[in-house]
Amino acid sequence: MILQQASKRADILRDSINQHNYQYYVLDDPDIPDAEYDRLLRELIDIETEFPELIIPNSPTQRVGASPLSEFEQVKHIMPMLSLANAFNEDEMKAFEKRVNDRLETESIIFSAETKLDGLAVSIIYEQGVLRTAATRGDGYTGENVTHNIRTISSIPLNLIGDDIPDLLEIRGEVFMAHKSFEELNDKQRQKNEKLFANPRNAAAGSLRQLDPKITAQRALSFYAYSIGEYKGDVVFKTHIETLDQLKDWGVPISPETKKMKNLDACFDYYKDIGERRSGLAYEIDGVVFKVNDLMQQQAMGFVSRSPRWAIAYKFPPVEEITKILDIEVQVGRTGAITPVARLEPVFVGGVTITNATLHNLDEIKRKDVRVGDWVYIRRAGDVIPEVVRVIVEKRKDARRNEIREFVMPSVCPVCGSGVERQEGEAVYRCVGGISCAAQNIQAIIHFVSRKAMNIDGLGEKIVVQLTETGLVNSVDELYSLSYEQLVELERMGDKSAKNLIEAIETSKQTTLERFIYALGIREVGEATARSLAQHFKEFEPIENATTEKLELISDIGPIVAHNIHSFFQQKHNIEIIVALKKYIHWDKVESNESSTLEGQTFVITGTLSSMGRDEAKQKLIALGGKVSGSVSKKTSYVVYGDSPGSKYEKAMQLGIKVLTEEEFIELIK
Ligand code: 5U1
Repeated sequence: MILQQASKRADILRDSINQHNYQYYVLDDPDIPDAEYDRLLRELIDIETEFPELIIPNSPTQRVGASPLSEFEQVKHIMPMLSLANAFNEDEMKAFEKRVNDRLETESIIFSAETKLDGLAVSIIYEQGVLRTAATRGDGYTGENVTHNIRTISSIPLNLIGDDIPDLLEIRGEVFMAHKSFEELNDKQRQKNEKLFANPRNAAAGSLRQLDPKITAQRALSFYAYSIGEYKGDVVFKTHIETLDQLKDWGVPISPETKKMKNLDACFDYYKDIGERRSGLAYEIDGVVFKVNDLMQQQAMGFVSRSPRWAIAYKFPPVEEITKILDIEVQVGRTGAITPVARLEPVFVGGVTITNATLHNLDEIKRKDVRVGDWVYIRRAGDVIPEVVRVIVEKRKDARRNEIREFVMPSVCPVCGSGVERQEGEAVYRCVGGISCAAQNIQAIIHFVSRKAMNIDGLGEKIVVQLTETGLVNSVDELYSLSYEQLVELERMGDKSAKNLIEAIETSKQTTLERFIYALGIREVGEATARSLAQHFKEFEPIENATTEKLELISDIGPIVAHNIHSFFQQKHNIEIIVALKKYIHWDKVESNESSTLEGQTFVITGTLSSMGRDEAKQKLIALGGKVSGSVSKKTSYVVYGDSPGSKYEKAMQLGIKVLTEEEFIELIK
């Protein structure tokens, strides 16, 4: 491709990627599959790699370009970033409405309503539609320049799109972390034995206040705009909602819960509705915000101290509460993991009475120094299992003698009496009883029938417990010999439920190989790994017989998971159950997913390959969805080495990156 053609194509790709971003992040309505989006981005990267002179700072490929800062620069806000006055009950809301009516000498006001996100406020400035700078709120007058990090947030446009782009636009809004991303981040922190973030707000703040944008880029941050600051443009805004709608048209995400309220009663209904849906929202909110919708009226009302008179945050009751730990017991999970659980003096948190909170594992208990008899803060975030946030150590001095006691991990399983052990490098203790342990067996059956596994509808925990306690089902294969007559005899099982259950069991017999593998409940084999195994081996028998070396050739399988799979198939009782299951269960032929089997994997090739040239190897990897890079970094998935490998091989060894011989490489791409 010549430069001129490349330049044209790069422009088309950038526009198209920006448009797809808008569909995805702003309209929440993706218009192309992820793989197609990745293909466009990859094509643009390739062009920019070949013609570096075509790279522009706001290309979608340049989100993580900046190198780490040594410190944050201070930024003075041209217009101060205000805070909101709060209301905690209906009377305070009524008083707010009265103040508004009195000042504006009216009797009815239209309000806007939005959710109040629990993140951190930022200001983002666009000049001629191009993102120039971004700063944290700081003390409202001076914040920190976080432009390099804001650029890494995929939902924030680097260029505004649409018509009438203003000369200058300052957007204000909240950067936050969705619950799912927060949990994933803390899981990673836990695996690395690093400090956990106390809540999504701290995680968002900690992620945005990073000197190295590469770290921020790895943290899934989101953003919703809630107002504008400085503005020079042709579009004239009359109301707050019109302003937000225009931001949306320019490609800026706003809360999907934004609504117009015709009076205070509508505001109360909105508060109640959001409160009821709060635990199901993807992100943490701590209230809702009402603003006078008419901007002229806002202006007429002005400010008091540092808050506008025209807006109020109606807060929800806190989701953190204080209570006492009555006892610490343990629960045995499907894989034998023994999880300590705090039994609490019942406490009302965020609309629900909580009596238990997870303590995760012994390390967590020690780190937080949680003891029986302690007073603690309990948090309930969305529908996540409640957890102990921290101990109020000062209260220990008020305890009765011997009331405060340290937790001791039991040396035998409280359910089956088998031994309890902790494997090297693992935080959890496990019961070694396997499915001879009733607790593990019940959990294994629950997992086997679950939606993403064999999908046997109508087989909840209570029925599974009954089935095992009555001896009707001792292992999962025995589900398939249950009869209607046996089921209908169970407590609270009606004629229709029994018939439906028999039918669901029957339907589950025809499944897919990946579901079947997932259903077996091999430790650390989730849906994605089950899918990779099915895709790679296509049949069940080669998986059963695979060596750990063979298993490790699969992209997302490391030595631990390979060991887990291998040793699962070495257990006699597992094989017996599989043999029994195979009499009933059939799966469809595995469809090949050739083009994306190496999706997300980055390869580096070093040395001379005997069976093909480097270019050929590169083409093969790309055709399978992989990426090929010229240098080894932590992000490299594999280094393929041939004869006389260079320093890249050594670097891979230093970084602990998987290296593949030519033979292993051929096996992988086969
Ligand atoms: N949703 C929303 N959050 N929030 C926070 N709107 C909103 N408005 C704010 C703040 C600090 O300030 C206004 C004064 C623009």
